Amino acid sequence: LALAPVSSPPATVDGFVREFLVNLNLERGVALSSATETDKYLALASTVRDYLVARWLEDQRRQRADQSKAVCYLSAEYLLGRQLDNNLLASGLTDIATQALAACGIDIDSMRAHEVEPGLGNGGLGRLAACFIDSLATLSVPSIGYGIRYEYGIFRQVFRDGQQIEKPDAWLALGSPWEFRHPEAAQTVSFAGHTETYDDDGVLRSRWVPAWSVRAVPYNYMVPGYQNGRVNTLRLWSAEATKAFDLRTFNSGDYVEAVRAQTFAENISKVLYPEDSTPQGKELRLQQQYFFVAASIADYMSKVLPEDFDLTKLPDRVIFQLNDTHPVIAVPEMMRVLVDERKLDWDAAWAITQKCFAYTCHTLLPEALEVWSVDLLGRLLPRHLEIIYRINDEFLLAVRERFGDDERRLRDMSIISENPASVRMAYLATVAGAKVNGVAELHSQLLREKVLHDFDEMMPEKFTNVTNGVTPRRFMRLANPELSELITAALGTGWLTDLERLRELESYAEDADFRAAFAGVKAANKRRLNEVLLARDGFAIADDHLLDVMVKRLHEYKRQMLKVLHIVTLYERVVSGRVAASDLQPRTFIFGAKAAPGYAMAKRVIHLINAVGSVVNSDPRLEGRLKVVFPPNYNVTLAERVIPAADLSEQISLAGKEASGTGNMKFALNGALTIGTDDGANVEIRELVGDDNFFLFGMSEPEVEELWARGYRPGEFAQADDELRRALDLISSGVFSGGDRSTFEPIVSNLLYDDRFMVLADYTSYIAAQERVDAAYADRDAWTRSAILNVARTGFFSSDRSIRDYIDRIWHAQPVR
Ligand code: 26Q
Repeated sequence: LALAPVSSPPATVDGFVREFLVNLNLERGVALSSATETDKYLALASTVRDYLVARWLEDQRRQRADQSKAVCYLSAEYLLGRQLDNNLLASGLTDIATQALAACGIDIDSMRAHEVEPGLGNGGLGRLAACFIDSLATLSVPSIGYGIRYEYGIFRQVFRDGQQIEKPDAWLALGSPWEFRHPEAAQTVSFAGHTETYDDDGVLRSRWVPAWSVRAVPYNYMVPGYQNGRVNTLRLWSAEATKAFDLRTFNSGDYVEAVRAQTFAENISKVLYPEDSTPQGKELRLQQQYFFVAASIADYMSKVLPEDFDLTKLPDRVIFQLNDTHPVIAVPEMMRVLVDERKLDWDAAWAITQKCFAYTCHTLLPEALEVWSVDLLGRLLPRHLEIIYRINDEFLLAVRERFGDDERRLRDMSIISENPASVRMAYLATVAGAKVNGVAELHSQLLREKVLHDFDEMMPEKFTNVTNGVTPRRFMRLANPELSELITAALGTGWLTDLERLRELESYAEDADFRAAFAGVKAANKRRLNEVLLARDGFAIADDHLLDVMVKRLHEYKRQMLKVLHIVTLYERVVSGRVAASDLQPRTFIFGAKAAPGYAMAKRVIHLINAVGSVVNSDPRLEGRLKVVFPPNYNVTLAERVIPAADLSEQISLAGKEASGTGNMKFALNGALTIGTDDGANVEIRELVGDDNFFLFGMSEPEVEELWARGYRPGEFAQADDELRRALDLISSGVFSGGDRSTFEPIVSNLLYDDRFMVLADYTSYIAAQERVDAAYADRDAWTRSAILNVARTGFFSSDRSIRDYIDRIWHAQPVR
């Protein structure tokens, strides 16, 4: 009897009430009458958890027993968003929980609002990982997500005088009801020291003698599939001091040093690095990467694989998917485990390793490609550096064999670059991986033609594309319940896990009643947005405005400045008297963006947006027709309200710079029209929705290249466009900075004299496209028709489709059941 697996509580309102009260009384130790909001939230979360646990345990057992191939997704980031609503939806308990709580006198919306989202990621890459584990569970693919349980996630952004201030994100402060700590499954992860060779029964072997180690303690999170009874695992590692380390230092009598050592260990998983490009080669960051990757491989090998498993069969059992280069140190780690610990010979180990890894690249910016100095790597991971050198030696031999003594090629393809000596992690991943993929068609093509061109010439079969996707559970069903209902009323159920079925909405675009209902949903979503804006920031947006939204990390290549120049142009037209305010299409511009704390130009742009907002919003000459709002701390929770309310989606990066974008997909799927460049997945969105339902502007990627080659002089574009000059002059004049001409001068001179991302070159085309937007919005019914067609034609962007593509093109794993 003691061995019988737990069973779920009865899925009834009474059953839920009972379980909730048991959790409140026994786990929180409080009565309902005296429970705080936090008590109630935590008890509710535990209750939802309880319903999922039986399936979870069963799926874990099966994963160990099963012969089927598993996917280990290695990612330094998972930007999960709130869990409660997602887990209610997945378990089919939303209605029961709502009624059960009501019976206890609790409004479930207040419980939803109480949750602090785990922001364990920077942006697109981290959110993609979260969408992928949702789809893996929904498709019943045996898989584990491995990552880091940062004690502090992405910083909380506040504005002081319009400028960004970073505050710590203490997401664990209220307790973390969705996680299970498993100290008994801890792994030891070692660092530094030296390597030596030794005689192992007549075989000369290398081994690593590390100097110190930490304990990696796993915290498991349930990842429930959408109403399919499957529950996968997300395993996030937390760093703690090892017992051995403690003992040694405590016994030496240096108590204070021992406690300090503990803190030192815990530092490794303390905080998420908030830079999402131009990574600095910080030692702690490398420690984080190796820490989670070594723990994950050891966990998989010891806990998931059966004992005395024939390692040559490893590629039939597992694929490790590398989410960008952040986990690439897993490659030499696997080699170390196979060669040094499991005593395989090098060639056998390499053959296995090359089949067990695949690499996803998420960038095209050269400065975003990760490199580690040989010096740092050698100090922190001496054995891994040796292994990397050997991988490189053998790879360069293969290059020579294929291309002869082509010194240019050998230099450019080397995993180790010189001056300063460093390891190119993207090259290591490409050499080691069975497959390399980009994240949108254009991106994958440019990877092959540019960033990894030499590798493509040598091993073209490795390269493939998997266009990104987003989970419709969170970004449609949860974020846009009213549109979901309208769709279900039209199509019946089933579309949420078969999103291409949205195509059937195409004919509804011609139905006036449906269009009216659709427009009604958009209006309701603006009210839903206002609820949270009023609560968190104390302001609301007008419901008769076109809602124009640009939400994403702040980066020069994403060109928030182009959007600013548009707003300043509209403002300047009115204040100069060239345009009557009454002739403006009323618009509210919403920005959401965090800047990396050390990225001075990005922070200055944030300051400028806020400054333009305060001038524009209070100038009576505009008669309230233009509003600029910038709610601080854009995150997943806010995204879920903003995106469904939007009319216009701004996707305006310089062509060839945005690998894919995923916000662009979320907006289109929720019926916003896109104004965008031919970049990333915008290309595919436009192909699907059609030119009539997309506002294209700007240079294409080849045109960008051509202009660079000709010699780009941004000043010439300012000379050629009167309104552009006026907008720049207005910013320079100090009107947005209380007369101080120096505040935003660096932005203007950067645009005029450098402008790496060609903002000025695309300005004229952008303004013209915005006029087309205004004209289109004037015919509201036609706009709604286009919006419906956007929804109907973007089912392709479900992350379920992305995962199926990974299965077919890369993993060759099978869904079970
Ligand atoms: C690396 C080393 C050291 C410190 C930080 C980093 C780091 C962290 C995060 C580097 C990059 C990132 C995140 C990158 C990212 O989010 N890229 C985006 O990925 C999306 C999903 O594929 C794409 O849609 C976006 O186009 C891409 O910019």
